[in-house]
Amino acid sequence: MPHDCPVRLYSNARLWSGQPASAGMPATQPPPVGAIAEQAGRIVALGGPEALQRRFPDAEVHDLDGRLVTPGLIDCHTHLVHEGNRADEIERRLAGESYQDIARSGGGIRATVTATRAASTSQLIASALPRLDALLADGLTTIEIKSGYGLDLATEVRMLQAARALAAVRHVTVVTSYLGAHVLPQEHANDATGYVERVCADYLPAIVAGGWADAFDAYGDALAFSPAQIERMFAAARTLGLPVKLHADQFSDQGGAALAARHGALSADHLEYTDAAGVTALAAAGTVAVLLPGAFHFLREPQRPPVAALRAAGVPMAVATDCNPGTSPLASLLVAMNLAAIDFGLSVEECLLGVTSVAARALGRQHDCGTLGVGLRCDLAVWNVARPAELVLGLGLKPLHCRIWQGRPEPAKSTG
Ligand code: DI6
Ligand code: FE
Repeated sequence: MPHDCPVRLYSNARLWSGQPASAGMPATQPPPVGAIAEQAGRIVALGGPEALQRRFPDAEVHDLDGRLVTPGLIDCHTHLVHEGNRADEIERRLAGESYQDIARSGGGIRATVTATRAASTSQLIASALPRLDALLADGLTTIEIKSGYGLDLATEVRMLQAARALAAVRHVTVVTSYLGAHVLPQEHANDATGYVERVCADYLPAIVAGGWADAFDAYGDALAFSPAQIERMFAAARTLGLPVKLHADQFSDQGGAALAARHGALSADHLEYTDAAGVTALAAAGTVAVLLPGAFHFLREPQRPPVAALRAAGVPMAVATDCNPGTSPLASLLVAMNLAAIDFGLSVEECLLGVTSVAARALGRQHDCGTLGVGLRCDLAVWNVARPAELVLGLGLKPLHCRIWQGRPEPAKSTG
């Protein structure tokens, strides 16, 4: 680190570190007051305000007035980049049609594929920006963005390029996943084997060669890909050095959690129908369970993920928005946390860990972000509350004071 790089001191802040049982405090208590020293975008020291002021006498001091500071929030599962919206489908579901019936009649993921294929990179960036800004306004500093609405190589690459380009126009870290196995594209409707071979032999090598993706994702479902097809694509991805993750067991138990675990997946996501064997497999593999309460909510899903079993087995649980136009048009991690607490029964602390340190682990970035620790990125969310529980147990209250991304403060638009 350059010696002459200035130090910023974020002082007089109540620090919630993103570690389990943070300082042994219940989330309804304000954490103790402390300070964070930042240099060149990284946290260089944590401690008492006076001690750090003595250690860094020339630092630029930002007095946070006793506000709560958490690690910047991490959304580890989104489909932020896509074109068009499917409000019409949600209206049809309100009138009684099922998600599956709408998909079989030409709607669903394929409707968004048609719109996305017709969009340029700059159109994709422009339509994603309001969704990204909504997430930023709730304290986000890192986001995972999937492709999967192109399903031909050119459009998948365009989606991944658009996702990466968002990091050039906003202060945010973008992590990308190639969701080549979302559904069968129309042109391969009766040729699943041909499409899977294409993904393995052509698309994956091209995406890896271009460096466009940080992971490979697949959708395991009766309407999407079978376990055997996913096995084949996961093997190809891993041979190319790409970590894998899976949309698993959302509508039925397909053995998705165990499949993900067998491949050492970073995460298995959804899990509404995962059985006891799947939970055990996740625990043994150290695969993160990503809970997506927005999709559960919008689909009026009758079955909850096995939260008590995941907790008992010690499976780390992340919480994400699944921001997508069909099953989860949700662009707020604060709302996702509230739904995870109220509808899934997560504790306040589990919700907060789920959008910080556990979300970082779901992206393989736990050594870079997600906790307040020396050497990690200085990505922070500063809140106009003192108690962590207030971030989870309200809706629409807009508690963000400012975001700090790689050490740089950026005030929230509405509160200043
Ligand atoms: N994530 C997905 O990728 C699918 N469901 C989910 O929760 C499909 C999203 C869509 O309908 O566009
Ligand atoms: Fe998804």
